[in-house]
Amino acid sequence: MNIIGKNIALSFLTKGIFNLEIVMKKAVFIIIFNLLQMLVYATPNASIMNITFDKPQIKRGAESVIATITIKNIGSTNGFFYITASAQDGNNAWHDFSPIRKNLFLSSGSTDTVQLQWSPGANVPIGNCYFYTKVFKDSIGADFYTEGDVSNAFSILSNPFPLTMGLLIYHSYSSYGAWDSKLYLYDFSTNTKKDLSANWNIDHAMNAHFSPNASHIVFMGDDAGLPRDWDIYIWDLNANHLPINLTQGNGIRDEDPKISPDGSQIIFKQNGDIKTMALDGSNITSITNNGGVPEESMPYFSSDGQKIVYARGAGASSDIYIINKDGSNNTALLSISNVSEYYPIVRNNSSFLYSRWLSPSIHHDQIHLADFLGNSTSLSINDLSSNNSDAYPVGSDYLFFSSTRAASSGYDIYFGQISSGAVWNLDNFNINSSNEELGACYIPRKFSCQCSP
Ligand SMILES: [Ca+2]
Ligand SMILES: [Ca+2]
Ligand SMILES: [Ca+2]
Ligand SMILES: [Ca+2]
Repeated sequence: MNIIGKNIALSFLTKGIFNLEIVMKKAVFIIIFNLLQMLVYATPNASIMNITFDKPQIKRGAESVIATITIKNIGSTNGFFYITASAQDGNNAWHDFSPIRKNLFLSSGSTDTVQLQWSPGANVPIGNCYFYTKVFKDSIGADFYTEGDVSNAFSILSNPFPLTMGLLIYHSYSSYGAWDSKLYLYDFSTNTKKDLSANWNIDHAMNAHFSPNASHIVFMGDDAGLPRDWDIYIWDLNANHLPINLTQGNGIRDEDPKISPDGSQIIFKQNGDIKTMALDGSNITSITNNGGVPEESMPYFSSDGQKIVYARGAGASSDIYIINKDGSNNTALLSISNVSEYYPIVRNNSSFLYSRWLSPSIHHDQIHLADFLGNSTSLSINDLSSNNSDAYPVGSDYLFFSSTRAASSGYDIYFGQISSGAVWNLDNFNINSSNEELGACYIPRKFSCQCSP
């Protein structure tokens, strides 16, 4: 082999080794790169699935709010997460929830919740708060996975909504003639709302009333579509079936149902008369029996179940009457000429709420508290320049009612305190809308409704 041949052979040899080195370096590089990639991706990773609060309104200096944050480990390995939360008040000041940093261990793919709490001091400004939460990778807060926020998360009040439990049922329609009323159930212990009538195939469901143990509601409505004649329905809150139409196919108007204090009977209006029937629709018995002249409406049992208060006549001629259950002793309780008096709801054995015009010339409805001797007082929760009606008592000092005082949203439901005149607008409860919200009925009971269908 000559020199040139040797050099060429050597060159091939070194090039081969060199090429091998490149290949090996490349392989090592790829292995290291892949390992690094695995290290980067084989970590926990967080996604915030949900943020809820135990109450929408907090009394500053007296109450706490608990935020429940649901976190999912969307990474490929198990790990710890470190969660912080804070609220920004109406003056843009920040307030930490406690604990300052709460840890949570999640296996890959699993979901769990943490709860953090804040007690707004007496100096926190009244108004809505913004909520912000962050899920950190480490206990010192150096790096984070994700963050979440809620605008208008809750509001700070000096006089917050008094109820923390119980069920409110009410209806909402665009207009009485639109046949689009829906029944809603609001649970104040969970702050959740259900459209009860969504799948009922009943048009214009309204004016619902709880049985004494909240096992049933009765309401008026009409089987979907024509003909329209109004019927009375009963629905078992704990049964998994549709409401039962108790007056189906009778071709006459059945309205204004209420359940008796012992839960055994329904009192209602049929073609302008007051009648009772059993919960299965049997045994219809007349209490008045003169047809539509005068028209008797809106019956409500006295607390002992032996008498009925109701509205007699319509419009300007409507008065409040009381009658024995056997139809005897039909007596005017409140009968101002040219003042509509209607919608009596018995509160206890000595008093009831009702609505009436302010005066013969001013037809703004006002809510009154009356006794069974005919004494009547306008409540200080009334707004003199709007309509206030559909009162429903809550204990001895509170009531739900509807009012048009917020001019842009028709009737809305409010909560009021009789002794102080305080009124709560329920803005944080997602109850009111641009529709007419009316017909409130409340029962102080925890939610047990399956509400399906
Ligand atoms: Ca009917
Ligand atoms: Ca009649
Ligand atoms: Ca009258
Ligand atoms: Ca409204």
